[in-house]
Amino acid sequence: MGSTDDTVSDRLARSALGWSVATSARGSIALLALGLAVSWASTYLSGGADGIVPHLYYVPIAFAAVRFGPATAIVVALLSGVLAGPLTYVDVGAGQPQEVTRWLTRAGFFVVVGTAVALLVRPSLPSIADELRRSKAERRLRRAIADGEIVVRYQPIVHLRTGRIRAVEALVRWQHPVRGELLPAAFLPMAETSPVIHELGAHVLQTACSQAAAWQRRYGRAEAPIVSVNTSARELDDANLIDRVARSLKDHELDPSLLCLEITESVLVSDTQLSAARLAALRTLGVRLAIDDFGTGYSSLAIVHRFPLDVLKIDRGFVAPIGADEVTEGVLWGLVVLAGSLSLTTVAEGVETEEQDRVVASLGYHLAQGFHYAEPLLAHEVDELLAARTPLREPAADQQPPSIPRPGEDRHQRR
Ligand code: G
Ligand code: MN
Repeated sequence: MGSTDDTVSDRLARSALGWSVATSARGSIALLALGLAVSWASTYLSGGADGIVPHLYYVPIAFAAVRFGPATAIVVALLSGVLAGPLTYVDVGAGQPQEVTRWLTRAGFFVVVGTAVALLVRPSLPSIADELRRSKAERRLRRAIADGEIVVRYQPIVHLRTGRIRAVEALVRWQHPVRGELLPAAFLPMAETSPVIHELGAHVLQTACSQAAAWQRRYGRAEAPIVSVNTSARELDDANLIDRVARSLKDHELDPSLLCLEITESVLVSDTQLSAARLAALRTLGVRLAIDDFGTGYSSLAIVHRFPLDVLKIDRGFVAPIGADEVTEGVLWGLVVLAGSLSLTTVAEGVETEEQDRVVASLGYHLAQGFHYAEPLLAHEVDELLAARTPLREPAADQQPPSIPRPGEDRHQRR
């Protein structure tokens, strides 16, 4: 029992507050009217304004204070003052009216208490309402996981030389029964601040590993696509992550080299020491590690050097301006050189056009991902492409020499 002691009152307060916050303005006004009517009737029926019963008016006053704030609390307090004053006999049986000073004093108390409650509760109200909304969304998300509404799509990552699918990125979606399929942006920000992120992360990891293992069984270790899973800052912060990954690999008998964990650059920058230790531990499991959205996190090249990485995913921000400005290709090329010097596999993200595809291929990128090749697909759709060995781009004839500036060449000469 001990551990639930504190949660009973907690839960009571929360549900009362939750209920008051969740009631619509119209419903709240109806409740206020009802509260006043009940208070008046009870006072009347109990014989008059002399007893303890007029204290009932504090209920609608406090509710008005919590739900609407000081102004409404004062209005309700004044109404209560009048209802419990000139409109209530001191002795109903004798039909005797109250003394003015008595009911004015009581009305004064109503106003002071109503205002005080409103002012006390006001500052914390938005945060409580926020928390209540969040915990509701959290419960909803937890249920969605349990009910199988959280699905994983897989976006092909194409080998630029062969045009074949070399890897897939696991991307979580919520197939919401009412709102349709939701992108992570619609529900992840809320989850990031709550423990449910761990359940969501674990679910995605489990699903992705199970799918990766199915492909491994079907196509063999060498041909099966690598499955890449996004790892949030919160998950990397969690010491259990390593155990969780190890367990997933073991449970599904998945070859570790078929699993890649993507970590965004900004995470590495924010806590370099811890991240380096975590990544090293993950690396000993044999999984691959990728830096996601590289180039957006303001990391220095020295930082990249310090992590045990396998893959550099170049942010789509560098790919989008291809063809529109001249510096872009130079930067993309510089990134390839950097990655090459660290023996990293390069992935160009967000390839949407033929031209972008051509440029990143000619710059020597190993892999590319983007709507130009495929959108995030359902597992069975990827499976059809794999089974048919469908190339998602023309295989490169023979590697053309890259049409890129050499170090030292002044890029202004190219104009
Ligand atoms: O940050 P990360 O690289 O993990 O983001 C992957 C997201 O990028 C997915 O939600 C995916 O739908 C989206 N995405 C994939 N390919 C493209 C593309 O070619 N263009 C754009 N704008 N977004 C893409
Ligand atoms: Mn990613």
